[in-house]
Amino acid sequence: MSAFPDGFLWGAATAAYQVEGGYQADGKGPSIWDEFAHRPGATYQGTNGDVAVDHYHRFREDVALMAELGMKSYRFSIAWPRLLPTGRGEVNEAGIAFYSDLIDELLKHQIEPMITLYHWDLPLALQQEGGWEARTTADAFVDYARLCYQRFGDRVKLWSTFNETVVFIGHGYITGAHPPAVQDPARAVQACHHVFVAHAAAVAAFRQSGISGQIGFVNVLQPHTPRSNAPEDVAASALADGIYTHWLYDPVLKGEYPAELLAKTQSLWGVPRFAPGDADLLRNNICDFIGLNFYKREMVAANPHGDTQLTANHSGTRGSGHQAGKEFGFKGLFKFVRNPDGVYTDWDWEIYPQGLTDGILAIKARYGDVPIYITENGLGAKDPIIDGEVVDDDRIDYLRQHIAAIADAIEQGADVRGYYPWSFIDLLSWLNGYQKQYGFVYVDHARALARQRKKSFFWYQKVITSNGEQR
Ligand code: BGP
Repeated sequence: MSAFPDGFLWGAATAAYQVEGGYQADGKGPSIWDEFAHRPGATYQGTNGDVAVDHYHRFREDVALMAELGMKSYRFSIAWPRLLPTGRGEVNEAGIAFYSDLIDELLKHQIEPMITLYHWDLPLALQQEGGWEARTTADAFVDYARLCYQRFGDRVKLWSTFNETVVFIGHGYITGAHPPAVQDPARAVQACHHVFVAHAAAVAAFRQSGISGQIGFVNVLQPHTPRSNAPEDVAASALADGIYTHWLYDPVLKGEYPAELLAKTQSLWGVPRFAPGDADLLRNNICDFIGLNFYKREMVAANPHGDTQLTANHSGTRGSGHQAGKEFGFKGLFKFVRNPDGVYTDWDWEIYPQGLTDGILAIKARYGDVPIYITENGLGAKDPIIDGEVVDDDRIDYLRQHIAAIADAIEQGADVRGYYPWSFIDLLSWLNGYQKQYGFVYVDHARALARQRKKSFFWYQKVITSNGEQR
């Protein structure tokens, strides 16, 4: 018998900026990514999502492929500036029509839509008013969320507010690798607080709207392992858990920040600053489920000596990233180091499926029986093409091991309800261009973005029809 319950949602995921293209089509306004990716040197070889894989114009063809793959659910995001070109105010009906048609097309094929409201493409006009550092952005987000509930809530049951706060806030305000390219941890903490406020208020609005569905939050699930049993490494790893996990999960699943860390950041930098009512807002609006995006684990060591800049591998040349011996860390807190026994991808991400089982069970232990969806998981690789066929055996191996890891967690009592590999189709990787492929469907950029099924497409088809037994 399959470990996976009946009705388990076998899906796949994408995000608007990475697939849609049509960046100025039919009244869409600019987002911070439209602006950032056009800055010289900001992204890998100047790649951007102007055209992406043109899903905006080819969504019917793409949904037909999803149906052929057998997907039960599709996780996609809405581009806020497509609906509200300046972030608030007048609605762009053409943008509404695009998502409305996409939803209808999915439902026609019995594919359950799962909407992400925010996958990083903030309307540029709101950034110009302060972005997530301004509380007014949280207010605008709630109005935008309400608009989505009104227009799509009759057909969509699964919603999440934000995707991966650690990435868009961490890179946006600490490393500076994402827009708005700030490098200031105190500003990061305050911006992050406004995201939690926006989330909680959008959950409240969802419940008021009367939609018969569920609303959740999507976080990176990144397990940390101390490099040694030395007490300083163990403490550094626990601190990394506190910052990368508890800080980001507690506010949405417990309605409060972890007390010890909160006291530390407030005494160090005076943030997060709470407005009257914030504490109650968080406490009263715990979300219905948690989405986990799992790619890798980090090995952690104490870091008494100094800050080390993030050396990211964006080329896919193994050994050029921080996990390859060039360490990334914060003085006095912790650093990420290479695991000498680890198996790494060409982008220096450690492949560690056991971390998915352990991570799911750690979430269950800390937050109780919250429903879980694995909202992203996948292998970024330059896929080999042999005699015209995309032979992505490494991806099949990666996914197979991670599906087994989820089955283990379910057998140990976790309530996992769906699995959305990243990604349905090859798409733009934010900082790695189009060469870092994740999809079941290959896109040939030399042949007018023609779609082609990969070997993994046919493999995943069997996984789905056997409810995870045949893999
Ligand atoms: C997650 C994002 C996705 C996707 C994925 C792969 O952080 O939610 O949008 O990009 O990571 O990352 P990358 O494209 O950097 O390989």
